[in-house]
Amino acid sequence: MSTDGTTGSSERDRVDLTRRKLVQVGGVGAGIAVSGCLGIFDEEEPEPETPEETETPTEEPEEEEPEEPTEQVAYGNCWICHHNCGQEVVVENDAITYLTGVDGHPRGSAGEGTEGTVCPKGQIQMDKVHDPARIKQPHVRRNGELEEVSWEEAFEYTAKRLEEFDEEHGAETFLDAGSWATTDVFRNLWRDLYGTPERIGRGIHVCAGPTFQSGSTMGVGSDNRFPDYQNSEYIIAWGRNVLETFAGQFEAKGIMTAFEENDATLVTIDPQHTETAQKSDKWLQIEPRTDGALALAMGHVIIEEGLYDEEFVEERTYGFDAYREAVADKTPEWAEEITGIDAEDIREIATGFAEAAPQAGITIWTGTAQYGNAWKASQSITALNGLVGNIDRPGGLRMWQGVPLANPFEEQGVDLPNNAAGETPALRKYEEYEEYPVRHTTGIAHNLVPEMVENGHINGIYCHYDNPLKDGNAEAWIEAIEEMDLVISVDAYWSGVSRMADVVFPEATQLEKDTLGTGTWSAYSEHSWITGSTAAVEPQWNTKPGFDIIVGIAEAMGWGEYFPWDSHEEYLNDKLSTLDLTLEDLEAGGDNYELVDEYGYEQWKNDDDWQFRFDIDGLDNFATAAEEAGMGTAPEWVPPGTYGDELSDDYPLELFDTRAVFFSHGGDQHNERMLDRNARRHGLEDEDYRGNYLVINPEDAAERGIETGDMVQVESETGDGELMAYVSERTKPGFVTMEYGFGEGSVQPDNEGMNSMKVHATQMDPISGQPDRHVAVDVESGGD
Ligand SMILES: Nc1nc2c(c(=O)[nH]1)N[C@H]1C(S)=C(S)[C@@H](COP(=O)(O)OP(=O)(O)OC[C@H]3O[C@@H](n4cnc5c(=O)[nH]c(N)nc54)[C@H](O)[C@@H]3O)O[C@H]1N2
Ligand SMILES: Nc1nc2c(c(=O)[nH]1)N[C@H]1C(S)=C(S)[C@@H](COP(=O)(O)OP(=O)(O)OC[C@H]3O[C@@H](n4cnc5c(=O)[nH]c(N)nc54)[C@H](O)[C@@H]3O)O[C@H]1N2
Ligand code: SF4
Ligand SMILES: [Mo]
Repeated sequence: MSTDGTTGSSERDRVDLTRRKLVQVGGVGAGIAVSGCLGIFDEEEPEPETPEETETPTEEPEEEEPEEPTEQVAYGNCWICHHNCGQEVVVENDAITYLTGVDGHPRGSAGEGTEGTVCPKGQIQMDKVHDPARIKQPHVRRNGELEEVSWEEAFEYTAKRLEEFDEEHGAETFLDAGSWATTDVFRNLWRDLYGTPERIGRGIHVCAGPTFQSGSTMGVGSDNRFPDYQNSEYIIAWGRNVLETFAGQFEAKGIMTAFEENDATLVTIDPQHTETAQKSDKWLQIEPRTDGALALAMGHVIIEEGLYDEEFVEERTYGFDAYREAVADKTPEWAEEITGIDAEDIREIATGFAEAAPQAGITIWTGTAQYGNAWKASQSITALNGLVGNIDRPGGLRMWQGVPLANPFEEQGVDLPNNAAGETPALRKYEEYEEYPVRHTTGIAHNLVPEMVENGHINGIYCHYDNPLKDGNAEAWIEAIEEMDLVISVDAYWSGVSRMADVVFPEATQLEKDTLGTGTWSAYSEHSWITGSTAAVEPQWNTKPGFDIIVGIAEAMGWGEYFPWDSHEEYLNDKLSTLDLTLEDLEAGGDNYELVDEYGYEQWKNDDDWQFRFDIDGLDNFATAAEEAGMGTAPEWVPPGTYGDELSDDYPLELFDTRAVFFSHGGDQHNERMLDRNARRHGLEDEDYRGNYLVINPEDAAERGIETGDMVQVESETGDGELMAYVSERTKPGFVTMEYGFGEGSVQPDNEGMNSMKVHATQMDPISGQPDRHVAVDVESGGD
């Protein structure tokens, strides 16, 4: 790799990528070990075949003689990244003893006849089932303390508090924060029956707002994230660390297939030297938040060289003149100044991408979405697809299809009211929020919730499989949760939210629940598919699946008639009725998925009116929001700092928080095995510390007298925190990172490490409201 801090490229060893043996990749940081396509990162530690904790999972042990041991195979559907990877598990005496993938599974394999796997965080599902650290019993707060109660008491207490809340504050001020739930009926309870319009979820709110919105507004949908990998000849991982985030799963395998079958080129654009960067033909170590400039310059080259798809542009796009004008003066030399990437490299990837098109694709998701000028950046990147005409063509940007499912309420003839119909979300209703352009494009913004609580516009929350304390302005959110009059938590572990809640419902974890998923992107480029599973084991301890919890609350509120199903399985089978299938059918025959319809490419040809939009001036709400924010509707260059932080002498470093292969967001930091693996990955396993690590470049570390293993203070204009340093060339000079989901408010029992969002205030992208997680900080040696 190059260590000059600007551009690097690394040679890829294709043999390493496909063999299953662990290999050491040298050169960067402390030598991160990787296993090619499977993405298992520890050298020393083989995956255990049995869970470490297999304690008796139920509270009341059987008195009788133990029965003959039983062993059976069951299925699961990993819910962690919402990526629906199939799981095959072995159940012995009601305990799960082995977990692996499902061969041929759309999300967990490379297609028919290939092995199925799950990634490290998918494997944690097995640990969770029998983990005694889980919340085992419902709790309600009485006299300031959380007390264990029966389910009946918990439901009755909740119903009483919800009724009082409605009378005192109005149900419309209750926030539904159902996130990763394995059922969707929480929407029916809170919106349709209780009547609140306030809902915060992942998608545009905390995940990648600008990416989702650009895809939707420009005509390709939010699947603008996933090219048709396996048929591609040129793939750009733009602000994505695919080989870690979907380690060994569909995306990683799709890229491997493209290497093997199409001799594809992989380019990674990332300020960090990630696993994906290591495996790339070319790694462009971009100056953070400058992706928009790079994309515009690529567009400039492609037009100048006459490499764009004139026919597609002419016949199927809107606003090309505005785009051509926007890129006219955006030369690679102009972009080099801004991005730190050599003009020659910019020319090379622009022409490489355009020449391979339509068998060329870009994947974007979070890396180009979580900053203040990200809306323009993602628009300018997405525009490149329209320019080269790769849309819904083999190897290009696929318009993936899911399977339409039935509405179980309709199937049962249940006439749900729509009690939120007349309610306007507070963000659009009150003048307090008039200065925020985002109110034109979404109902709520994560970073504004604390302000809404202060204004009395939000007074309570239902928090289901979600931890907002790690998503943005942590300090303000912690105060907001304290301030709220009613906090209902549905969680499997004690987190900052469940510890502060008035009611805590202990949820069964994924393998104890029924699941059903129909995804879109997958190893099957031409098939829609469905995957499902019935619970592999009973809910452990005194826990219940989320579906039963929601129905229990509804019944206590007097709304039982709206939920006529005896079980979640029945509800899901109603959904499947369009396919004449049941969950049991899906699990019959050695796997748990079904390929459904075959669909072709160039689906836009079926709709004469379909156009790819370079300019979104026709969308009034976006046009108004853009105007208020001081931007146009076509791609343009918006420098970093226009909306987000500017670096200064006091805060000269740019902090961005990252995912680690071992943790799903803030959900797994309770897992000692993964904490140990993360420590080992940094060579710090002998330290008595299992928090997150501040990754800092040797240059910046030397200036501050910081060495690996030192505790350091991180400070921004609005907050600070402390964690352990890891000095490495993995990150650029001037750019520091840390894993998120640790520290105050997390699920780690002793809250070790730092909540990265303690240094964050209300920075956000003005159009989507997505938290802007690039924060100006300084780092000092010190601490315990
Ligand atoms: N292990 C693990 N896997 C996950 C998850 C998890 O929590 N843990 N979550 C799942 C979910 S919900 C999602 S949305 C996906 C996300 O999947 P990805 O988008 O692939 O996620 P990240 O690893 O965060 O990749 C973002 C990359 O962007 C880089 N980056 C930061 N700033 C900039 C910038 O300004 N420009 C550019 N070009 N790059 C930048 C970072 O260094 C990082 O490597 O991952 C999924 N998979
Ligand atoms: N700082 C920062 N924040 C981010 C991101 C980032 O890059 N940086 N990425 C964002 C992205 S892309 C996304 S998609 C969101 C996702 O964020 P969330 O939707 O909030 O997901 P998690 O953090 O996994 O949720 C964690 C909570 O779920 C609980 N949990 C774990 N297993 C179960 C279970 O089986 N049942 C129940 N009921 N609860 C369970 C955990 O105990 C924990 O309290 O995070 C976003 N937040
Ligand atoms: S990528 Fe890993 S964590 Fe995500 S759904 Fe698949 S197996 Fe589960
Ligand atoms: Mo996400």
